[in-house]
Amino acid sequence: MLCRRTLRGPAVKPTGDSEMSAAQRNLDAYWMPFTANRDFKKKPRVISGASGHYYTTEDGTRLYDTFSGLWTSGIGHCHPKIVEAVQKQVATLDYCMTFQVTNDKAVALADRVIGMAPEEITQCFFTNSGSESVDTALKIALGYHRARGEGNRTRLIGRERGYHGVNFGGMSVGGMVPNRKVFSAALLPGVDHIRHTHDLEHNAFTRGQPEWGAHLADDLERLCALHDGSNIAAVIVEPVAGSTGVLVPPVGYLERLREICDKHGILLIFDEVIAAFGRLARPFGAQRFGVMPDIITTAKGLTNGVVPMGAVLVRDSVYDAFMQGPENMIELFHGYTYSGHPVAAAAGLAAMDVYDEEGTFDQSAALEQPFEDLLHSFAEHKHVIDVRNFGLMGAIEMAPREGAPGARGGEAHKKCFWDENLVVRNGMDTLQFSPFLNSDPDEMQRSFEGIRRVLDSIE
Ligand code: PXG
Ligand code: PLP
Repeated sequence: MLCRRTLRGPAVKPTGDSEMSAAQRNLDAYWMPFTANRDFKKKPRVISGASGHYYTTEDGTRLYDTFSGLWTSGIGHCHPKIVEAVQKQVATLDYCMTFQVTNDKAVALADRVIGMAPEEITQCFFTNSGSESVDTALKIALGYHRARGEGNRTRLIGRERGYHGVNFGGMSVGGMVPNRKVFSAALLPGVDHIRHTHDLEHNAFTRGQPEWGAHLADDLERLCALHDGSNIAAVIVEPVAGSTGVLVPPVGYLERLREICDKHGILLIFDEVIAAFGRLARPFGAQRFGVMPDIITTAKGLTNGVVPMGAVLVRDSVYDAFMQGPENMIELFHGYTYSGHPVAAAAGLAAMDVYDEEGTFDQSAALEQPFEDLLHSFAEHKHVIDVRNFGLMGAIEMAPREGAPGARGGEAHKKCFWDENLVVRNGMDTLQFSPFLNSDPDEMQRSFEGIRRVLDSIE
């Protein structure tokens, strides 16, 4: 079969030469994720290096990263401890399957992560991403009920405006409309959603958790009445919704969800792909909120984003339910080629060392107040309709431009990059912030000064 590239001739043939500069490089072959490809390729923003809190471009420009990667890199880029651990591991044991044999680093990391988790959480299953963690957690939930003779519990409940990755399971329980729209026919059956907690009328410009809205958790009772609670396997929520614009749970909301799950025998899954490993000043969001889920999904901060890796952390009672059949039989038919990859696990172990040695979670706690104050200094800005924050997660929501939703946010992102040497993240007209857990407060302040100049300059 002739491919388009051949038909179009060598002018657009990728050279494969990684030493070329962005200006020379042909971007045609590169289909970018979650990006407006044609718009991007008109004026590409290509990063080629990083150190600490800064990225560098090929022409040597330094850019301050206001998003710590993609919520990933809390202790900064190219942390020397992680670099060293990865370099050593890749030259010692590059790969080893973890089906029927395993590697020392995966074993050590599981033990380390469980040591930081709430007491009842005793098991760690490795994946390669947040999306895989979510699909793994949903499968564990279904397997758990079936193992206990409650195979009728097949329904999965997510929440509007939830983000649980892009695989079929996570997309189905997720509540981000553009992610679901095109794939609507192939979403999992038997999934329903509780309403989200975002309400500007009651909660605009709240610092931390809103006082209003615990009752929104009662929407789960509505679904239990509709489907019968005995048919529901699990409810999955992000403790603080991240990707859809930092939606903070009202005081008492998560507690109420837990109560309703207990009442109906439903597993509660906290998707902590963003929340875990210090973003909320604790190893896990569950500890910050004092609410115990049955399953926690993680990724991102597990390795500080250095090597892709995720993990699903499971309560002892859930694991025990699987451990009932003949001992020589596989209890959970599930796993990835790269589950527990030794290089990823080595990065994870080094990240955990840094979190301990540098007191990362305490650093994160100390930054909460200055971060909150900087964010809320935008409350009076002409474009801003809400500011919200919890832990080191924050958002500034701007009003959409008449007839052009997302345009203002997109323009702010580009202007920050080109005019202020700042990498900022926008979801439509909401700017999201994920500062480094070990940010320098002065640098953080300067970054917000740049953002203010940009917001002042756009229509
Ligand atoms: N669950 C949650 C809560 C997430 O935040 C995923 C699952 C999926 O993880 P992977 O590793 O498969 O991407 C995520 C990922 C944003 C943004 O702009 C956030 C994510 C992904 C893309 C964009 O906030 N989080
Ligand atoms: N497709 C094929 C043909 C495979 O052989 C495998 C794994 O062996 C997969 C997909 C799944 O890949 P992974 O385990 O990396 O998720």
